[in-house]
This record gives sequence, C-alpha cells and structure tokens, in this order.
Amino acid sequence: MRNAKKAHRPSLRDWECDGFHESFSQHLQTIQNHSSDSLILFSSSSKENKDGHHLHNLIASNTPLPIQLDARTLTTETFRCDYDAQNIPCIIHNIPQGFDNAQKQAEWAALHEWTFEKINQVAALQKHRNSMRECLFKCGEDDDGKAIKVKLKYFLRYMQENRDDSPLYIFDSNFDGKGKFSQKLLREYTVPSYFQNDLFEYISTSRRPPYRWILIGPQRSGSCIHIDPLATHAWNTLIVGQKRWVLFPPHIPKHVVKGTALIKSGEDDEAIHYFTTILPRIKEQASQRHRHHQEYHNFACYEFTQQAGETVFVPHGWWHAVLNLTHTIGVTQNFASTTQFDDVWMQVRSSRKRLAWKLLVQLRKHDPALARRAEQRNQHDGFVMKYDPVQVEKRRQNEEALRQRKAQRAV
Ligand SMILES: O=C(O)CCC(=O)C(=O)O
Ligand SMILES: [Fe+2]
Repeated sequence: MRNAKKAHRPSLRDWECDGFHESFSQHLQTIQNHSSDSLILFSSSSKENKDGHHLHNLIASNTPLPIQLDARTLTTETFRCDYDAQNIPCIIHNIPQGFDNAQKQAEWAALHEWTFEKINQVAALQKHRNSMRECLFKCGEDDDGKAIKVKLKYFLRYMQENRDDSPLYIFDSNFDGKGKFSQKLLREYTVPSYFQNDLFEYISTSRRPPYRWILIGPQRSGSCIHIDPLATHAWNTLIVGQKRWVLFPPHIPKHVVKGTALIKSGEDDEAIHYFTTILPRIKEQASQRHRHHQEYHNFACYEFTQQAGETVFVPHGWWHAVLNLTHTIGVTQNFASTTQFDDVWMQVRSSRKRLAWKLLVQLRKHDPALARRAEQRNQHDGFVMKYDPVQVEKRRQNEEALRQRKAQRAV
C-alpha cells in the first residue's frame, strides 16, 4: 500500500496532516443532523428558460431532489419519460432486492456476496490462490495515467488500519473477462431495465469507453466534484454502507461548483475537504451573492445520504461529488441514453472521433432513424467526420498529391 500511495500522490508528504481521522465523527454528526441540506436560490424569472423547461420548473418550485422512487411500482416507461428524458435525478429503492419495471425478479447475488464478512469468510474456506482477496484491484493512477493495482487482501487491511485524511478508493472497471472474478462479479448484479437503452451497446465491450466500476471505499474516501463524460447518465447502487452526495444542476458554472476562488493556498481539494470545507463556503457565498453576482444567479445544490440498497440516478450534465461516510461497497455504470441522443452525439463526434464513426456505422445498421438524425445534425452544423472513409480517402489523395509535387520539385 505504501508504494500505491506514493505512486498515486507523489507530492503528498503527510497523508494525515488534516486530522480527519480524529475529527470525522464530529463531521458525521453534523451531516446526520442535516439529513437533507440543499440550498435553492433559484429565482422565478428563470422559469422562462427554454432549456430543460420541466427541470427548471422543478428547481424553481423548491421540489426536493433527487425524487424518491420505488422499483416495486416504477415502470421503465415512466422512468424513461419522467426522469431519463427530462434529465431529473432520482433515487430508486429496491433494485438489488430484485424489483425492476414494477415486477419481482431474482434478487442480486451481490446483496449477499459483496459484504466484508463474506469476502473474509470465503478467504478462510477457499484455497489460498482461489480467493478474491488475492485478486488485483485498481485503487489509483500514477502521473502518467497508469493504473495502480493492489491485492484486495492488502486493501482490506489498509481500510481497517489507515488514518489517512482521504484514503485510496478501489475504482475498478476491469470487467472485461480477463480475470475470473470479474466474470463472477458481473453475474452477481443485473443492469436494471430502466438503464438498458444504451447507445454504446452497439460498440463492442473492448472498444467502448470504460463504463462499469466496482467501488470499494474506505470511510472518508470519495469522488471529487465532476460531470461524467460524453453526456452519459449514471446509476450507482450501494450494497454496503452510506454515501453522502451533492448534486448541482448543469447550469451552474464550473468555477462555482469547484469553489475555485474559495480554496486557500495549501488547502487540499479531495472529497473530504470538499464536503467539510469547500462546499459550506460555496453555499455561504451563494447566499450572499445570488442577487447581484451573475455567476451565483439561480444557484441550486442538493445534498443527501444514500443508504445501502438504494440506487442513485445521476442525469447527464449534473455535477456531483461523493463522500463515503462508512466503508462502502457498490457498483456504478454509465450509459449513453437514446433519449439524450443529440447531446451524446455532439460530444462523441468532437471528442472521440474514431468512436463517432463506429457508432454511426452501427446506427445505420440497427437504428437508421437515429443515424439520419446524426447525419442531419452534422450537415446542419457543417461538421465533417474525420474517419468517414470518404474523408480518409480525400486526405490520402491530398497527401499523395503533395508528395508528388515535392518529388517533382526535387527533380
Ligand atoms: O464515488 C462514487 O460513488 C461516485 C462515482 C462517480 O461519480 C463516477 O464513477 O463517475
Ligand atoms: Fe460520476
């Protein structure tokens, strides 16, 4: 673990300098006293906003978000129309308990298999080499973006013993069939029908961007404030423990949610610092400035605690940060919803050019109406696709002509 920590944050000398190991129980009490601690300073004029009309009305009417739903009664159609297509966050209860689309299915094996007791018990029963505890899991990245992996047994011991302010966090997306435990983990949960309209399903698992992670988080670890990439929605199911979340709607500027101007020199900006120090400053600043400072105009942020067994739906474009209040085990997946096609397409075509061409080819085969929509969008914006074979051939011909001219000049 010492090597993993050094590689993950080489410049951090003292991982315990802020004393959060000692002070965390006080922070926990503060959080538990504020079961929902949202701040909404949205003014009525914003109702006229044309983008996300329904969403803006919900924010303006002070509706507590995320909305609480129950898979025992929630149909896939309702979820798609009211939450997925409208970009509204919600918490769905009873998914791992086996409910989906208002019907009872099989309970997830994860409910029993993904517990600290079970992982340790299996280790005692199984032969040394067969234990999941002997498998490598990713718990960080070095400066070159290379994965830092440790055996689960070392990580579990670290979870018990560390006194770090912001401990390492297992965030492993290696579900690609190489390890036998990735196959086992994959069989132990099911993608609920609510989230199965995924455009990237048309791309093979090895070629699509990483999209599913098992998360094993020590108390005080977490995810810093961010937006998920490529206009994807995310769902996040917690099997063990409690997570604190904060969500900001997409219209809040990046420097406001990051608290860029509010972080003092020398202060760290990990999830624990964000929740205990930076976020209170952001809310304070928003309360003071929302009337006269454009950047805080229509401010809204939603804080809540996710319990084991609950699934948080984070719509695309929503800022979010997460703090593990206890040791946690969970799973999260991202998906490119068909209801958000235009946003997904515009992001993919400009930031993942090869992937965009592959997606268009697959859409022509499997969903011609969406393929036409992508082509019309490109035409409308004058967008040229770099990996369209016509463009590739044009580039080849230009290069060839250039080469010939150079050769002639040389003669
Ligand atoms: O730490 C978490 O549970 C949040 C994960 C997350 O936001 C992500 O994977 O994008
Ligand atoms: Fe995320």
